[in-house]
Amino acid sequence: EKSSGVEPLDAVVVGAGFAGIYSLYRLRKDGLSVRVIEAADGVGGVWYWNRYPGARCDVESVDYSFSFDEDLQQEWDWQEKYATQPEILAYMEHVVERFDLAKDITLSTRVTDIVFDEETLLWTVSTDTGEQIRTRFVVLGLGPLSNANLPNIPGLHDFAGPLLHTGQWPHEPVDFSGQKVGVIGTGSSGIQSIPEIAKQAEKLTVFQRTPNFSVPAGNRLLSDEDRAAQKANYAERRRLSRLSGGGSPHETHPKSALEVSDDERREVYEEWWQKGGVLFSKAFPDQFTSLEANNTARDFWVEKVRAKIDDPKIAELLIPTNHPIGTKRICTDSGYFETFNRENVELVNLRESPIERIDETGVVTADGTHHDLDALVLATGYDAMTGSVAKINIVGRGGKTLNEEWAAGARTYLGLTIEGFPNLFNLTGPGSPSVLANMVLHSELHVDWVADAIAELDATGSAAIEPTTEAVDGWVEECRNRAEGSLMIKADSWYVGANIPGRPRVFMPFVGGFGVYGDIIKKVAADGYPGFEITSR
Ligand code: NA7
Repeated sequence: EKSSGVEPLDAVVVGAGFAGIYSLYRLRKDGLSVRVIEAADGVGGVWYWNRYPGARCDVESVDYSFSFDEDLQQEWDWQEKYATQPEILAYMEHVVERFDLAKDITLSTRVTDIVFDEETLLWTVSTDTGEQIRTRFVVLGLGPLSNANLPNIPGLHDFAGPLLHTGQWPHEPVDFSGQKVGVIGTGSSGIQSIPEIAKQAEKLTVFQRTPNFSVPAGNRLLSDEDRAAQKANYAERRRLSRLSGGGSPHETHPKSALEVSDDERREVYEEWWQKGGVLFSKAFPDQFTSLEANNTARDFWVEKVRAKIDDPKIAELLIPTNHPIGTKRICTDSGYFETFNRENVELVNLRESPIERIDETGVVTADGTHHDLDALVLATGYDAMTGSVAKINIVGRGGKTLNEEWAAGARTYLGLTIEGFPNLFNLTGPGSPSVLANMVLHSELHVDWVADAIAELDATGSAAIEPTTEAVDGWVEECRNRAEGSLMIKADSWYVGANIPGRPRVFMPFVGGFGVYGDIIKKVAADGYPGFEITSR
């Protein structure tokens, strides 16, 4: 072992996305020795990889940014209301440089194993470059939407042209000019990239299995006045965001969608439509609990979208019928539905005629049609929430692996800690509201909780923290009860792992809201960590 004789580190952080970057900043500030290990050749996490045309965030740039440093938020100038991938990546690189973080980040290195030693209470983190690092704490910042899902379609790898997954996009811009391009998948990534690819390609064929709800982003350039107003009001924006359901400063209408008059309901929906994107699913408080209320939003949406599409037959195919609006993450677009009015765009309905196979020159559907393609884009999503964690061999107490522990579905306490895996913290994963919230503020919430817990252990001469069986059972139950009270459980979404064949169907996120969740985990800390077993040194 290379590191024998070397003092163990205080913490190893896996991943240099938003969660990993802030983990390093905060833990180092607390005086700990920290190293971040990142598989990519640069920092940024999903914003390093998702370079597909049209990639941008569906949370406003002013909100989707770190709040931990007032000077940072006052100095940085966002260019657009919804930042593009290059702008977000530039921001993250700026943060790394500004706080001198790079010296503790090891790039181009993949963590392969994380193994606990019950005698020393230390973890050994092994990498694909042959390093073994001993550490007291492990912080997983792997991202809930980072492990690309390649569909299991016969012949996929026989395709002779470029085969591109949106979440593993090449660095060199891809030029589709003069090409016949296929896109499989109509989730957020498909809906963002399809309008851009259609503008460039000679012909675009969209393979749609399930239509999705999407609302215009209403993106625009920010003016100096916009920025000044945002910055002057930053403290209040952040305060409201931390109280809110989704981590941005918006509150629903106070009344039920069913209590107000038709006119008032229309006005409210119009106002939230104008706010843009995902917020449309949050206009009324009961949109996620009452199907009747949800249907009023759906009706408004259908009317708006039908008006954008020239061919009524195409419109019928693009309107979702099998899930309530918002129960799969609502998509945010810039001209998605209008794209199907273009002459060079064809919509293939996979429900009617599924993909049978892929060959060297294209996609063959069940009706016998060969769709000729020069390039194929897979906007097929992710093995969400547990996929990236599952790729690492994580071995806890008693030689039990995390994959064994989670075989029937992820089990956590507070969406952060796992029984049998002391001193290991899984950020923004199952049991937390991460994927339903502003991921940047959510990362800060998690990292601050972890850093406070470590500080508490050190201050009290303690060596390890691990949740009890009862606490984990209780949290799993709490998450299940909350999900069952919500319409979200009704959709075959990646929230329940429905997109990955063979996955146990378990609703993974905490649906009680970002503000409520923050209060719960902060109270556990303030009350002296009930639900945890703390081992003294
Ligand atoms: P999503 O939302 O999981 O979308 C993936 C899409 O790919 C979806 O339309 C799937 O259809 C489709 N898909 C997946 N596998 C196949 C196969 N085998 N054949 C045909 N179609 C397939 O991923 P995104 O990357 O768009 O977005 C992920 C999140 O990232 C997003 O919510 C944001 O929060 C950020 P299906 O619906 O399963 O029928």
